[in-house]
Amino acid sequence: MAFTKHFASIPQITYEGAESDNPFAYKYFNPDEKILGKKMKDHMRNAVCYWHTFRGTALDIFGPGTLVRPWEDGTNSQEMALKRTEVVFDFITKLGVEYYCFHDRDVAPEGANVAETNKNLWQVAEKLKQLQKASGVKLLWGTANMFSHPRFSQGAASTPNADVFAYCANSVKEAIDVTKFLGGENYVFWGGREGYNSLLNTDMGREQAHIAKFFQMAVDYAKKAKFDGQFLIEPKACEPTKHQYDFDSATVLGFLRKNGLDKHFKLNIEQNHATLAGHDFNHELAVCVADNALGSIDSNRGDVMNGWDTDQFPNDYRECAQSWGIILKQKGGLGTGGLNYDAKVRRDSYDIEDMFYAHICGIDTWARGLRIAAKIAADGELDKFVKARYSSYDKGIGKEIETGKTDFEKLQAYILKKGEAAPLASARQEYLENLFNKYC
Ligand code: XLS
Ligand code: NI
Ligand code: NI
Repeated sequence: MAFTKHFASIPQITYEGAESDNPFAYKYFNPDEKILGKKMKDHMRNAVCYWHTFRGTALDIFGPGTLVRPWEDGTNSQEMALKRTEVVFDFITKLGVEYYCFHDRDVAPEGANVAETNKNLWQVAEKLKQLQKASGVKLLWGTANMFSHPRFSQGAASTPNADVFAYCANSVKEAIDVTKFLGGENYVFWGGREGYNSLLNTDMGREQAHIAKFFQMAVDYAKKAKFDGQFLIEPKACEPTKHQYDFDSATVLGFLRKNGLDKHFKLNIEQNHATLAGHDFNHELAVCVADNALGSIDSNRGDVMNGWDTDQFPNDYRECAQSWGIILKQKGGLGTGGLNYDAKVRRDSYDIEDMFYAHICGIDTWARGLRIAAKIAADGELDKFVKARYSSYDKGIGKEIETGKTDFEKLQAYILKKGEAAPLASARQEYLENLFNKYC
């Protein structure tokens, strides 16, 4: 069943297996196939992102957008916003994906004043609700765009202007309400303009304290509004501001703890943001999993040859295989989170076919990675190696260290008696890299 005719020429995307030559088919993603005791679709919880896929025009700083979509009338009107929703749901259902994500401003334009802006959002939300009901598509997360409009140019919650702070309170309150109304399972905070460009004009301590206050108010409001979705913070090191306060996972987790907010938030990790912070994507996942704080993933990739947020669709299934090894160490895996393809087609990929190829590639990359991770888990060699590497803590003095039964004086007496530490075993990185290759 389609709401519009825009994708009539594209076949329904289904699983055909690795031998298929059909570019409009999944080669690795078989939604209902069970891997490690759970359906692939339930491990992955794939989501289409509204902004890149339906609001992106592929403009860059050297030229305007190149993507002329047949359903767009060239305006950012409320009428167009309402019409567009049907195309979005046709795309999601044709892909066989179950979730989507949006910012308030992706789905509805601003009005002449705050009240009108809120009204626009709710009118579209009613329409989205009908479409969700008719299609079975669900909302993975909602969020508020507090970075595009010039009023946010000096920050959202970190703004030096208290009226802008109040404006943001309205945006997040409405976005939480709309997310709840649509059964959204999470709510994301990405602080696009929460950072600074120059210390000459910035009171950093005050700005960070304001962000903490804002998060606390959001927590309090969610409780009042009975929104029980998971709050997520999405770290990013830089871009658009020179230095962003939510630099990386470790920074965000420390900030949350300092402000007594850690119980209320998990993290939404984006591949390309990890590399902007000088980390591997998998490093960021591991930091979260070590803290039981991995909430969801914004999946994309950068380009190794340049250092900005190119937001390309993921294609490195070896990296994703390792990611699953980390994700599955957290109880319940991604839990209420999922894989949101926060990625855009290239400026010269003009056709609607390209929208499909891009998503098929991203979803298959993660699915292939999951299959490899299952082989690694079934074989057990890697886990066994890591366990053995720390086995000196399973008994004797190591166990006393882990269980808090010793102290510096006792440890000194122990090592004085021994005279020297036991020899180290090789860390065997190259051996393990060989082993990893075997599964891929
Ligand atoms: C931008 C971010 C943004 C968030 C949602 O770099 O990835 O798209 O995911 O505000
Ligand atoms: Ni991003
Ligand atoms: Ni993102």
